[in-house]
Amino acid sequence: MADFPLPRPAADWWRTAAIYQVYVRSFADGDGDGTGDLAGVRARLPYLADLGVDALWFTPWYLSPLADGGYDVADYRTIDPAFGTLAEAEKLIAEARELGIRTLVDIVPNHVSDRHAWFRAALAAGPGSPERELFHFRPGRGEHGELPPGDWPSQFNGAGTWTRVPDGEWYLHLFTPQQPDLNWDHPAVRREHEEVLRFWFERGVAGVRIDSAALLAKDPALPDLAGRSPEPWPGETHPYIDRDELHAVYRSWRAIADEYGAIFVGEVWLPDSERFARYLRPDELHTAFNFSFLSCPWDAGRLRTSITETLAEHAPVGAPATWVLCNHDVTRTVTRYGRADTGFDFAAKAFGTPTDLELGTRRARAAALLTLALPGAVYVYQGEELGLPEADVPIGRIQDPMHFRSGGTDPGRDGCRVPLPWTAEPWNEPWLPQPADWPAYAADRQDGDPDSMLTLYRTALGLRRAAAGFGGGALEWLNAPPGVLAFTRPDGLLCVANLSGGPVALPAHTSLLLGSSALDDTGLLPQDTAVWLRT
Ligand code: TEU
Repeated sequence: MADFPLPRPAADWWRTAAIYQVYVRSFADGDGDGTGDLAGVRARLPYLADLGVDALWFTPWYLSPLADGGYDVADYRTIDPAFGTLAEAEKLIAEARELGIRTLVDIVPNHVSDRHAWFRAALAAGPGSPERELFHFRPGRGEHGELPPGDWPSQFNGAGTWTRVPDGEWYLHLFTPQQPDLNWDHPAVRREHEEVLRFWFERGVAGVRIDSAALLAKDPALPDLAGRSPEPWPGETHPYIDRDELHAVYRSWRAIADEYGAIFVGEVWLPDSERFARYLRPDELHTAFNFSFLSCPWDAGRLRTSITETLAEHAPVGAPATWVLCNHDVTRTVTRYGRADTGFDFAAKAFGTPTDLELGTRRARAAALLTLALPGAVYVYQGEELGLPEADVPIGRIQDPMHFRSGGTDPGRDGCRVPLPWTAEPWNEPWLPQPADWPAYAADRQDGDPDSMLTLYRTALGLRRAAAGFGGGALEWLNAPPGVLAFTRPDGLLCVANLSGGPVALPAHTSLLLGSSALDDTGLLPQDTAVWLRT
């Protein structure tokens, strides 16, 4: 692929990149069938270039029965026909690059779809066959094998991780039954993923997001938890989370990525920072998502601790931190910050949680400036730049398996996956309904409005890219009143975020670059406001 001029030095663009997450099904609908597609993305590339992002991360766009929104991949070498064709994906990658935007794809190594050729062959071949060795098939327990072979709970709301097939054997799936787990002790599983990586790197992809990156390796005995926690076990080896064998897999992947100058971002949810950092050693993954920051409540002390710990845990391995406020799995930021509990916790999701959207939006604006001033890479989830709230998807329209597997108590993740409002006109029969008040959030309405979220993101991303002091380099905390976060970056850049109960005075500065809200009449920084200053 031709080397088009790109706005950042090629070798280390990922250390400070702003990466935009595209959930294709809900981004833009090119053919008017109510499902987002590649044609829609291609048509909106100028919007993304204008927004000022360095790369796009596409959630899975491969052939999939969509039992889990595409995280059930039936074929990595085919684009789902609902989205387009492989030729179109290649065009999209090339067109984005011409605009200075790189492309990341999503690989889901823990499992495949139950419609994947491998799983269908395994079902057909029967017990004891080599085809079944690519998965975790086991006989059941009990007199007639009628009981599941193990006691691991699902990552998705209760329910088990074993499903029985007609010949009596059971197979393991950490997520839904439509997502059988692969056996990573099998050389063919490793080989196939290495080939899939090459397949996409050959098509000009600049990086890969690795789904559930700490879950693939399993203790071959698949031992019961027997009452022990399904969460990581500090200081001890867990049967399926964060096992040491994983690092050899990622070292082999890194060698392939290095041939193409491509990068990885791992989805690694681990509480132990030392264990987390092991994935980021120089010969493993380049980056991993920072879920401690994403889950953190709107509280100055907690945020400061999270930022400090994040930077400290990345330093020894020389990897840049990543900063994420939301993604396709979690409650949208303006909604989360408008609630009594401003942190994120899968277990706490419920219907009907009271929300003050005006407050949440004000805080989300401040959080955007705080986040974009931190050293490292940032991720923006589609619609975040429009300030979209979590949508209340009517019960009969919810599609997310997390909802069904909770027995209907968990609203699931569809509320953050509703199609984007580009204009006041809703999509034609959108796959998830757009709330009646969403025309107010439409991109074309926000365009040019100095007070809109879109203008804030455009301005902030533009400054972050062009002005001195952003990106890599040191962060130093300044003494600040309780509830206020203040830190300096290189070149006299200063970020102050006021999470206290009232207005505060700004530290000495020569100019104000950008504010999430206006200063008050006396020049004080109001509550739930952040500013970028130059000293
Ligand atoms: O999510 C993984 C994920 O969020 C869980 O492992 C999480 O730790 C757990 O649910 C907490 O209880 C990824 C994708 O982002 C998600 O959309 C997919 O549904 C999932 O993997 C399965 O592929």
